[in-house]
Amino acid sequence: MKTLNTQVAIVGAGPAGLLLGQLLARRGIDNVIVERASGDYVLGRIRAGILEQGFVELVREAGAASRLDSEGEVHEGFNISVNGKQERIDIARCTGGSTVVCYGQVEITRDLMEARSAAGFETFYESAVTEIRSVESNKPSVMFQHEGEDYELNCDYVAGCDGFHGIARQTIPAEKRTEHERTYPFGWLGLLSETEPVSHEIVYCKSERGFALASKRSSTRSRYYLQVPLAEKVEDWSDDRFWSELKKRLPLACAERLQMGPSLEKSIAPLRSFVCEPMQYGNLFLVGDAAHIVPPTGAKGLNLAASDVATLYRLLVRRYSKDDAKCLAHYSEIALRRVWHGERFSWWMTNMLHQFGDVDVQGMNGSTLSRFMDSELSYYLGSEAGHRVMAEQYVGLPYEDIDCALGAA
Ligand code: RFL
Ligand code: PHB
Repeated sequence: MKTLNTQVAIVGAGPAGLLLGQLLARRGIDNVIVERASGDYVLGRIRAGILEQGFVELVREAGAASRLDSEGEVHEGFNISVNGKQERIDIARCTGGSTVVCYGQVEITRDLMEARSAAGFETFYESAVTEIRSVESNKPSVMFQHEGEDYELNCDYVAGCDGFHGIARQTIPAEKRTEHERTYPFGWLGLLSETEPVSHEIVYCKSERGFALASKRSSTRSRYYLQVPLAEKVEDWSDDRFWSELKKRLPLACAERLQMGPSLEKSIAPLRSFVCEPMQYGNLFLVGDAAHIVPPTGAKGLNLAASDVATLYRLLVRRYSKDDAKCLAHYSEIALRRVWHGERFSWWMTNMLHQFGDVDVQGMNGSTLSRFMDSELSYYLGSEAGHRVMAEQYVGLPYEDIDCALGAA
């Protein structure tokens, strides 16, 4: 058994773990990341594309934003199409100048990986954490295997950045946590292709055939999604079938511009709303998807992971610079306030834009829910105040000031 020591042990090298590690490194707080998969595998997961301003600023603070700043596309609006009629939400005008940035999660992950290796901080890839020990004590440890050898990583704190299926959340005894969950009777089938996008800005499409999303990664790379029944298998979706269904759900002007090409990636993701409360136990802190999941309709998952990182990072800096260990007790309550806003927004957008068919949902028949949601969507799209409500949440609610939050606690 090899023994290592650090201040903060980070489980998982997804965007949350890498961003936290890099921010702490810049403030001289030692940390080690342990990741189950290989670096290439992590980079192969095509996921988020839309970043809030708070996220972008955090990546700048981590010293990893040079490519994001030069290659990320600033979007001042997004579109919602309802049965072919398209409405633009001018997020910059509605919010006094806030915008979002279109830049893939894969690229951010790559930038953070490079920044970490340049800083010389340790990451163990292909090393699954098998146990997180003694988090109720001042000497927690993280157990893992690397290249056939057993390791014990001793630390002051453990950051569980290991996603929804990780080990960190399970380390909190079941009777000490409450899990809130809502599943949806459909998933998103995503396709990435080297084709010119149908629109400069993202288009969320509600149609009688189901929801579709037209997004992008660059001016030559498109990312599209289709709402599909949960039972659907990706093998049943040839590229031709995907393109033909997408064309039927897009507004006419987009459908006419649609360029079809071979898929570079195609996968189905189930949709889920999930929150674990509290997000901490002893000296273990849950960050990002390890603590909460949102359906992707509001583009909030990665952005909520970033706001958790911001909160934990600022508390850890205060802990070490002011020798204030007590402040960490407030991590969960501060993080959860923003998480629940993101959960509500994502759930609301999902309800308004998808078709629920005939299954019972939220205590009513899906077609009844659809009527309520059609009315809700047309009300919000038809009013300036409605546009502002959507825009304000799409660009992301402000991060709490930690000193104020602690002062009020
Ligand atoms: P991740 O990315 O899942 O990383 C967790 C890492 O932990 C590792 N791990 C372990 N390592 C060591 N030992 C163990 N025992 C371990 N168990 C697990 C895993 O291998 C993995 O590398 O979580 P993180 O860092 O919290 O990041 C969260 C984001 O990935 C996620 O919220 C977003 O991708 C969600 N999301 C979107 N978010 C946005 O903000 N904007 C978007 O536009 C957006 N679009 C999306 C999305 C997610 C999607 N899917 C596939 C669910 C679109 C889609 C289709
Ligand atoms: C994406 O580009 O992958 C994307 C964009 C917006 C969303 C979800 C996913 O709401």
